[in-house]
Amino acid sequence: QALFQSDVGALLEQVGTGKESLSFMKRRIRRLAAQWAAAARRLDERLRGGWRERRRILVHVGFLTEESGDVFSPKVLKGGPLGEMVQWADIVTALHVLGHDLRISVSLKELHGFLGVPPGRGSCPLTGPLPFDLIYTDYHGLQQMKQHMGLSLRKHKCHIRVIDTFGTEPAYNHEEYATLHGYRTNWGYWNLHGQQYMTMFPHTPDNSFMGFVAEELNETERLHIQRSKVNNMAVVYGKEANMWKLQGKEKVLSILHRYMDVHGTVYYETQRPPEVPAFVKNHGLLPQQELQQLLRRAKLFVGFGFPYEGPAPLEAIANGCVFLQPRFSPPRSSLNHEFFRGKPTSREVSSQHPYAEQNIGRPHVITIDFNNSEEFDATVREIMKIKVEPFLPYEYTCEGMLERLHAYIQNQDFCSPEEPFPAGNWSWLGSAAGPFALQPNSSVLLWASNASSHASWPPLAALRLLASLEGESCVTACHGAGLVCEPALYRFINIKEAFSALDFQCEGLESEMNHLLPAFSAEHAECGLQQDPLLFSCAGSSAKYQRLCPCRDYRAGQVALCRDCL
Ligand code: U2F
Repeated sequence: QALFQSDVGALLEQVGTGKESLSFMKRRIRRLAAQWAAAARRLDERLRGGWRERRRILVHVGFLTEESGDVFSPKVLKGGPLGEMVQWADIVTALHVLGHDLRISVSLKELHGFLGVPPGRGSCPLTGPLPFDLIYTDYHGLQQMKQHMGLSLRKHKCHIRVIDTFGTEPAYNHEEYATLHGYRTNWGYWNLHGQQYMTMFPHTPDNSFMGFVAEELNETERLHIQRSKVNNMAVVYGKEANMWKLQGKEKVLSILHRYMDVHGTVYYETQRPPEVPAFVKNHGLLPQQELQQLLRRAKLFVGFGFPYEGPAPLEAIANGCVFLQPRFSPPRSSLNHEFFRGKPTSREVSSQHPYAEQNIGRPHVITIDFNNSEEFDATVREIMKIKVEPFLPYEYTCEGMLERLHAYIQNQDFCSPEEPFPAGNWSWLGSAAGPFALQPNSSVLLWASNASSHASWPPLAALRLLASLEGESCVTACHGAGLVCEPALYRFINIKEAFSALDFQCEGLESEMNHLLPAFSAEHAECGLQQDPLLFSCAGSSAKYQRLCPCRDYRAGQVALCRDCL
């Protein structure tokens, strides 16, 4: 039985010493300890009586190992990426607080020790049983495990979870398919289950959403913020000078400066970086705690387009700032933009922070064309006038992260063989009118009449079958109906009955390896089933196909979980 534990002393010892990145993580763990403890009490209360299995968990942070070059640690105090460190600090804290039996490794030596591989015989396969139920690692760690566990990795890989900032879509993950269809990238094609990849934001339902947390405010702090907000104070997002290199930056900054005092937290050694104009009050890179204090006074947090999809905008919004950011038109992706090139996703990034844009929005987040000076000018003036409350989506609170991780640990299972769902066990409940129907004919509720569905998580009862429009992905089709695509439920709709339930008349029925299937192709009235479950994918669209989409509901503020998922 896993018991909640709120004392982080033992965790701090486990995190170790000797690197700036580890010190950063420990400072964060200490600073947020009380917030985690309060969240644990609340969740414990809510889950009262429920049995939680205590798991043996290994966390191997590959990108921090010397063997992978550890490029991040030396940059911790120089404005380099901290987002990953924030996330790993929160992951180990959440696992610890949930009461699991945790080991943390940041070197190959420790990895070998924990896996029981004798030193010096690193490439020998692990022969005995895996001494862990779950291994959280990253792409670097995965590569290291492949090198040092050899063949046995294949045997044990269902226990692995890969922390993957921007996400990996099934088409890129499937080795044979990626090779044949041009989806191979340097990150690899590991043939994992798509939901074994865990992202920093809920980028794509094909992966699991891991996330991180931001600071929460108590009532006193809220009141204090209300009183101390300075309407004409702006902080520019970007701790490295090269993040200030936005094209047309001078214009934008001069408009901003016309109305507001502009602050920055840009790292510098001795002199002001030339990218940062003299009128900017540069505080230098601040410790996280001091950044929070600065954000509490500021009214506006303004992004110049980079870094993409980091934690800082959530922190700003949580401290009552408006986040103003540039829209990307056309959207940036691995197909058209250097930063995303070679990343295993086709996802289109519509602004500096699409999560903030789409999941939070006005009044907390305003996304505009930064090349339009009039619009920028008017928006800054508007921001100075509006009153905005601090806001943090539940999924980014400690309780939200604990709840989600708890649900994954207790329910996600990639080790048991998945029975293909037997056709013929379906009975009609007819067209489900109501909130799920996009178009009257394309929404039906299918219901399994036998018990073989009980093992499913999310539960089969959450399934709503929809057909996408031609050229539309299942991500979009489900979203349009106020639902979310759920890849774990694909196996239930990869049957011929699903086509007739949607009124598709199949002239032919083929089974193929294609990440867009199951789908209906109108041209020849062809119905296509998916041959390989690893290719079930919510992402992806083609003008040729109307895709079959397994949608489900989700909890307010917790998109990763369906209403009956806990
Ligand atoms: C993202 O990485 P970054 O580290 O660049 O993301 P940010 O949003 O800038 O912030 C990370 C943390 O840095 C902290 C702040 C955030 O939690 O509290 N910080 C600070 O301590 N002192 C300061 O003066 C300013 C900020 C993203 F997270 C990565 O996954 C990407 O690789 C990267 C590139 O897109 O962007």
